[in-house]
Amino acid sequence: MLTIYSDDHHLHHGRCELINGQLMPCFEMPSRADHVLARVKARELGPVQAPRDHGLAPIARVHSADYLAFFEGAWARWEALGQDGDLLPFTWPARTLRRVKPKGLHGELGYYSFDAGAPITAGTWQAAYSAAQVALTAQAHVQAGADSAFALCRPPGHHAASDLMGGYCYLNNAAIAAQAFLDQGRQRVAILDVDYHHGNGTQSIFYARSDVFFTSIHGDPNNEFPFFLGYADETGEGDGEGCNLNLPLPHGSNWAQWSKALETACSAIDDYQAEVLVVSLGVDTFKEDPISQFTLDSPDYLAMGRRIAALGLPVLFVMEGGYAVEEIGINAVNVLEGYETAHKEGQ
Ligand code: SP5
Ligand code: ZN
Repeated sequence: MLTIYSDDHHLHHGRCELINGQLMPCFEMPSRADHVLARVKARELGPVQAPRDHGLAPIARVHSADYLAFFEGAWARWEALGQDGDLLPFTWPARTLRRVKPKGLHGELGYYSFDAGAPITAGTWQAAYSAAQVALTAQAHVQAGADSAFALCRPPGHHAASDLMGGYCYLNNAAIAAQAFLDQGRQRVAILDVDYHHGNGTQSIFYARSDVFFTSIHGDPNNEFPFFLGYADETGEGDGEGCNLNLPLPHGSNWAQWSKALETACSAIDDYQAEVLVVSLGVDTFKEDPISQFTLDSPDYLAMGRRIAALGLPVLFVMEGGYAVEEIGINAVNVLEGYETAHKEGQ
């Protein structure tokens, strides 16, 4: 399997995030992608190539022009104010406040974000832009006929909505790739989000549409980030009714529970008759993950990949979360190797 990777992710290294009342060093750090890349090479998964630049147009198919302009220009405005720490939002237009767009930097940042988990640093725009290009380059490979490809994206994307950053995410790499498949002639794309957290951004982008089926297995939002989306009763709206399937699971869920949900997700993808699959590949379901509460073990990721292969669809894997830094490479590449093994047997 071909891996697409860019070193540009090193340009994004946030200092801290606010979690449970404490400012903590960011869990989403450059060494995450470095470990995955090292494992791809150690296991000889296949060639590793740099992304091609597809420009802003395919990103703007998913994100609003005003959001992109704000994100691209935010750091320069922060610097002009004489600041050099991370730019982090702290006020949002919650109930009873007005969803007005303030002119000043912090007001605008609150307007375009939903949590204090996505710091903007000097290189964040470039890193996120390159991650989207990584996804688009891997997508082009699958569109051109490859059975699969791996977009080793960082920063991750699935929490980012059309005009909102949050949850370590700025540009929704998986959604941008899914939209590219549609724009290149595919008519039915499925997105399977296996990250521990609900992919609220991806869900919201496609919620009212029938050309993308979104299904996600994740920590129950009653007790888990992102709290305000990801419930089982969210089934899509309008044309998208029936094209959204959330499978929340309680804290402590193990492979037996998780793999049952995967069966449900896979049979829904079968029923939808997708032409191509995008997997939002987070491995923060791992038992040692420092911010998550499922108990999957490393061999379970091989089984996950095998089950995905049994769908018999072309697959684009897009890297999302996973914060047990030492093991993220093993677990992510286990999914890819499980997929490859089963796919070769099935041919
Ligand atoms: C892409 C991705 O995986 N984003 C996840 C963002 C999660 N941000 C909130 C984390 C809250 C963690 N709470 C439990 C802390 C235990 N020490
Ligand atoms: Zn996650």
